[in-house]
Amino acid sequence: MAVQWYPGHMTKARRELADLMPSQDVIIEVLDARMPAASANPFVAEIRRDKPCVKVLSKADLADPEVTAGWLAHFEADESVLAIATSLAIAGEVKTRVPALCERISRRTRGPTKTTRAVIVGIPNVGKSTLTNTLMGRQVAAVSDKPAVTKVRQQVTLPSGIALSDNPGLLWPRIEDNASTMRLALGGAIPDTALDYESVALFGARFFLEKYPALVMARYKLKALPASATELIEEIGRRRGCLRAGGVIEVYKAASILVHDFRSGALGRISLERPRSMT
Ligand SMILES: Nc1nc2c(ncn2[C@@H]2O[C@H](COP(=O)(O)OP(=O)(O)OP(=O)(O)O)[C@@H](O)[C@H]2O)c(=O)[nH]1
Ligand SMILES: [Mg+2]
Repeated sequence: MAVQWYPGHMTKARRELADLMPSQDVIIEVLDARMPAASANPFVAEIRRDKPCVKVLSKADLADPEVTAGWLAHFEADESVLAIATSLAIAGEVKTRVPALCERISRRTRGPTKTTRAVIVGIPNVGKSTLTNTLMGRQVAAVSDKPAVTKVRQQVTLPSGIALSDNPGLLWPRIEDNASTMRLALGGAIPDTALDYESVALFGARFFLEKYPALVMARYKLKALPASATELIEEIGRRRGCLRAGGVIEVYKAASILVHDFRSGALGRISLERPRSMT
């Protein structure tokens, strides 16, 4: 499944970000804790080079905590990176720790002089505006569970004095057909209208059955583990009454239940990928 979804504002945002980069002291790269590799935009690495970077692993409340700890260690092996796992539940801690990390990492290269300038970047729907609001301690940026809500850059000054900008989410002009696309789609970075729901759900079902069978059994109250991804989706359809006349299972509906149970955390805390040291 190759995805072609590249709204016009992203082209402009990409150019603006590249122009902005030389004046910035720190990049705050927001990654999805459930898929820190798939959610890393190669364009960010390209424009960042070795500029100090704070990697914020958002939505850690939805990810497997052990795997998230592995990712933090993985990222911090890089001298120019500090990493933190965040979630809405620990907003108070995030509000003080993220600015402190920005100051710490930028001073390594800059000395403790003028205002620190930081830029928040990341893929759509990963939680950049949520982070901006948390850091500000009030709602300054619009937040939604749909991707591509922020369309223009927004500049704010944090209570700590850091000059910060929230930016539109960026994806690649063309996302090739691979596991990363499936992960991004499963997590909600690509609008549901731009993808083949059923293949995304099948990808998820296969992964959940293999890596998190106990969570699948518990969520759908199964006595035995389904033998395949297709069987799991059919079983969800039967149990949740996704049936057409004649008892035919509405696969699309059952697929959407599985995807939404993953996105909301109802299925449990799941990480879709692990750092190399943990595989
Ligand atoms: N469970 C959970 N949900 C979160 C967290 N952070 C953000 N979200 C949710 O993720 C969705 C997207 O958040 P936004 O802050 O709008 O994401 P964004 O990166 O600004 O998205 P764009 O502006 O579209 O690029 C919203 O529904 C948030 O409530 C978190 O730590 N945990
Ligand atoms: Mg936003």
